[in-house]
Amino acid sequence: MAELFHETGASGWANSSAYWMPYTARNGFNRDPRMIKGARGCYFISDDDRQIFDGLSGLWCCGFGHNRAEIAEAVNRQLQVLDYSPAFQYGHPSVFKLADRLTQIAPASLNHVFFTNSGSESADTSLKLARAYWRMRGQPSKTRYIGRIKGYHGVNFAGTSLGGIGANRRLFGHLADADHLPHTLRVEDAFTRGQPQGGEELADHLEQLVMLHDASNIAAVIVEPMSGSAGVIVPPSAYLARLRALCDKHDILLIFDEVITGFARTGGAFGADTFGVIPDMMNLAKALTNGVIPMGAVLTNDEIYDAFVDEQQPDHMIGMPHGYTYSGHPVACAAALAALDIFEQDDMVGRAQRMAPLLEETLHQLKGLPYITDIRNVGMAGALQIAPRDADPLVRPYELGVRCFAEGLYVRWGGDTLQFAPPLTCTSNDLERMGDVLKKVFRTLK
Ligand code: PXG
Repeated sequence: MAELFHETGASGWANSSAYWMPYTARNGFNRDPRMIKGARGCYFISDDDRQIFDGLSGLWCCGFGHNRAEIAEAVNRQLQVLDYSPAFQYGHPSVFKLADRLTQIAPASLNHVFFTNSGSESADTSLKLARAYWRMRGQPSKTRYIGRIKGYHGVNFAGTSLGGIGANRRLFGHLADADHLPHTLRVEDAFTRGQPQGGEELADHLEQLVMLHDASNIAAVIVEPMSGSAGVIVPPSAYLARLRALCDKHDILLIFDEVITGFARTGGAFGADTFGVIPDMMNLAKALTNGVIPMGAVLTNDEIYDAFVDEQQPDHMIGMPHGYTYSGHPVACAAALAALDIFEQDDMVGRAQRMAPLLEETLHQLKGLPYITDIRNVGMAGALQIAPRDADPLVRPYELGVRCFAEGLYVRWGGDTLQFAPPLTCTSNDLERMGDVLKKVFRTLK
């Protein structure tokens, strides 16, 4: 069977239902399969040998470009030395080295790293740590979590509960003790370049949730510094600082989900740097290994770490009963260390800052084309918001995304938006070409 598919190419594969595709509209895919067989630099190679510009760095993860030889070599070397090492009760050199290097580039107070395998596991881990922290501190009633409408924290129980994109939640019911802040997308900010102003009042909504639930029952607030999956919703300038102040006032932990915003996507090393607010915990994944090997991480401050790791504890006692078989997997560590070398040696922060104005111009020059109701951007991330057709907000973004692929551009469609996060290594020519494709597909859209 496999051989038959191999011979029949993309359409043969696509009609097999053996593979249950994640987050995929299967009928549309079957009708028009989008198969990728290779990648190099900022481009994918399609099944029919076309060069496709990677307008979203894979799924926001391959920011340093594809098939980096340095990462491939590091992975290969590691595989020949230590393919796996037990994560519990034993250590290996790469995982200590990686944690050390991550804490060096992270905001100053985030000194400890708990490794996971994905952004979804980072969400679960940080939220479990928050509850356990309050229990260790003698406040066991602090169990409730606050997320934000339009937020995305992956698809495990915690992320599904704390996320705020309705379509991701509707089949699953209530999975955790969660409530939500309002989102930060304001109609009056439409077509703002970079960060809109103000926004304290949006954070102030936390006061109402505290009034409702009481701070003695709230463990943590989790937000993306910039909402990625909901279509690059950039925080207004005063919003995150106000949220930080209110969390401090009410003794609530603040978790930044930096799975997308980490590693220079928004222009600073992390969203915390770009927006100047430091959380108590920071979730990472995706670009941590440049997307090459699955890996995630939760960084915490001393206060949280010290609640679990105490010199007075007897030798056999485990402070935090949590971890994954593949936490700090040696091969993922090798990929991450090589990706960090690239991040530093190729000055990805500087690169993102230099390219950001070009991406901003590429997207904002589209203002006035039919059906574009908002254009948003920060750093090397951006989104176009698209008007619904016949009250269906999803159909035009889908059609646009499919047509872009046919024209040599991979973009992400999600909800009523098209999303952009090209590799930080892209050139002005790449972005110009992306702009030309977008103009072409919008001009012929119904
Ligand atoms: N947090 C955030 C902020 C994310 O963006 C996750 C957690 C979950 O990560 P994992 O590794 O478990 O998938 C994510 C993932 C998109 C898109 O097109 C975004 C994600 C994944 C797939 C597509 O916006 N984000």
